[in-house]
Amino acid sequence: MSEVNQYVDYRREGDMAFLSMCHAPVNTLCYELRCAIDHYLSVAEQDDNVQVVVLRSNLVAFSAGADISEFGTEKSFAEPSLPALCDRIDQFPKWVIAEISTYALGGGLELALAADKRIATQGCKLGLPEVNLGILPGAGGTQRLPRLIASSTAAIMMCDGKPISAAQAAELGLIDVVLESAEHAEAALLQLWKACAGTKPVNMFEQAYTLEADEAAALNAYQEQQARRWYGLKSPFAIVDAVTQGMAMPLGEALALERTLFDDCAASPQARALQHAFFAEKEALKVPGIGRDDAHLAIQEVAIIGSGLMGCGIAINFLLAGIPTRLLDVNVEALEKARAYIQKTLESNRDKGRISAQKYEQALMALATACDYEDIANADLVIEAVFEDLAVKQSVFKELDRHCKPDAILASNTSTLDLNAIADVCARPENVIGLHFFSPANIMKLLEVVRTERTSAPVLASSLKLAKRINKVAVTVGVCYGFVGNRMVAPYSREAFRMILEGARPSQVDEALREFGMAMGPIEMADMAGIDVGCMAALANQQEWQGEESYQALQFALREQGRLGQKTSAGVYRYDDGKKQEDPEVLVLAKSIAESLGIEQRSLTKDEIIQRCVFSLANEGFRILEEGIAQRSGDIDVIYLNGYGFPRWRGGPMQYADELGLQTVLQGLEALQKNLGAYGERWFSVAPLLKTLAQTNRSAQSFSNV
Ligand code: T1G
Repeated sequence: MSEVNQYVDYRREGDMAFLSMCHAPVNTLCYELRCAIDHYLSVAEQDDNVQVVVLRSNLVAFSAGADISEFGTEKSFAEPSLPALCDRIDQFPKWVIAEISTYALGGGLELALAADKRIATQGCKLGLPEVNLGILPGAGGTQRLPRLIASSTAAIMMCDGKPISAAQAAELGLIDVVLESAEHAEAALLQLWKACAGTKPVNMFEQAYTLEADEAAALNAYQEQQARRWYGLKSPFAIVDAVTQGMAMPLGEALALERTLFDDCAASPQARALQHAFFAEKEALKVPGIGRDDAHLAIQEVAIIGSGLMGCGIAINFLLAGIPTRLLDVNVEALEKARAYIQKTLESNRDKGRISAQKYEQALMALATACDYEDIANADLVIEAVFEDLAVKQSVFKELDRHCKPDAILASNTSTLDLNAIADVCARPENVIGLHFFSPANIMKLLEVVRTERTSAPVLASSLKLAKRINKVAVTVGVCYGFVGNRMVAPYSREAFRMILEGARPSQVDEALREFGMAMGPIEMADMAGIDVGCMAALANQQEWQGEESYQALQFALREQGRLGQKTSAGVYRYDDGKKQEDPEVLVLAKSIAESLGIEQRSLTKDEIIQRCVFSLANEGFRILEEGIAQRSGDIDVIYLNGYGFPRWRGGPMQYADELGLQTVLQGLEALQKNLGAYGERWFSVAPLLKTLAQTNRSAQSFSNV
């Protein structure tokens, strides 16, 4: 079978030629598929029997667009390029109809846009998500879409990067016919063809357009609204430029403009970072030695131990996934409070249109409570979310061991503790796993799946499968204090508080990191999480900082004063009527602590603040990689993008280090080690793996424990 047949199945029926793409799993428009489409377009063009060409898929979906893994390689630009293929379809002498199933994304939708007509099955998704990859549609989408639907709607659709439904697309004029199901395609095609048989109409795309005043106004208003969301990004601005400038040009010129803007974005660090994030999230699901077949433990009933804020947030995930969930707590009042909190949260989701009224009812129906361990004996999965104390958690696991059915998965939501020590108290340690949710657990996407030395493959695989069901981004990590996320945040936060002792103002530190792109500054984060929580975590890990007096000195002093953060309306900042204010008293406190520790106060630059925090983060990341606690640097990035508000357009702390160049990071850390005296010696010793990779000109991504 010649190569092209592997990518496209071609058949002619009467005067219709069907080009069915079949490049599994999602018809990415790689070089070989483009060649096959191009080849069969020629076959159809030369066959006088053919009057109309139907471009469709033999797989579940029409196409996921250009092959992202080809970007930057020769194949990505090799002819027929995707823009050239779309131009060919646009100028094809015979009618071309695109038959879209399941989804047409990116270059896949651009192929369909170049066709004369489009039909799509109900429930289908159509979108140009390139902005999520730091680029813009580069095969005519920025010009053909606004020429087909209202230009501001087109621009907003591309800047949002979210797909629309077939019904919405039909309303906008993007889709000509919506099919009840794929079975109706042939009939609809014949009817559509009959309706438009004959000479192809003038190509309406060719001409230039004037952007109507109201369209331009709508676009400006939208752009203003998005300022914060677009912070650090390049491609949404390029999309608006492509639409507003391109619409006033004939198509040929407009496509050239699109190409220029595309190449500029594609060469940017943002694009590299966002594409890294795309693949890193896919890779994170793959754990060596764990196959899809291992995931055979069915999870139809869940129990959560502990009805605090975390327990409730965790429960909501399962209720929204339609999984019956029983909340267990010895305290009946606490259970009633928890039920009220969960109901209120679900109501607000319903009222904000995030869930339907029906889903709201179903979720509430799926909630049950219990005070006795016997009541959760049939649960397939039990997640313990009680007070962060080893002895307390071990006593809960002894109870679970006694009451739960033999193949139940016993999980802990601990965020720092030694899970092996928890598994030790169980007669079935292979069933023990860590499922570390992030607060608020019903909102944060990240789930650290912590594998102990004895966690079995079915328990791990079933937990990873479950994570997808509750819409979480799961990353598998090993056991150490704080696992990956919290272990790395310790040096990041250490530097932030140390620099306040050295003379920086709390707002100065937070502003620097927010300018870097963090969703929240480290000091604000400490106040939100609770100063006492930070102190407890530090005390539980005292051996790490024993003898270094400045470590958490300010937090301990604040705790002494009962300044525990937002929850006491005062932490590092004051919160008058919820409004955050810098508090001169804290600056005085920091100054006196600095004097008592012989720390000379000075002015710090924004660059130093950012470098000390972010380089400490990455340095700890390299330690975690060399210890095998994380499998790949991409896993660490996925954790920081989905759990710690690290800017996605920087790709995560490890991708950021790679983008800067590990040599630069190494030199930066060594300079800090030297310039900060004994403190520098203590805290800025470079992770051996970082040194090795930098000295051998390799990247973090090139290292893997897989
Ligand atoms: N390129 C390369 N690989 C892709 C891919 C793509 N566009 N889309 C999916 N894959 C891989 C994915 O990594 C996984 O691999 C497998 O396919 C199945 O995917 C000129 C330049 C389509 C909704 O942004 O959103 O067109 O892990 O596990 O959950 O304007 O994948 O099995 O090895 O995700 O059902 C624009 C990206 C490209 C769509 C399917 N397109 N993909 O989700 O399966 S840029 C996109 C997705 C472009 C032009 C520009 C999702 C999906 P593996 P999956 P899924």
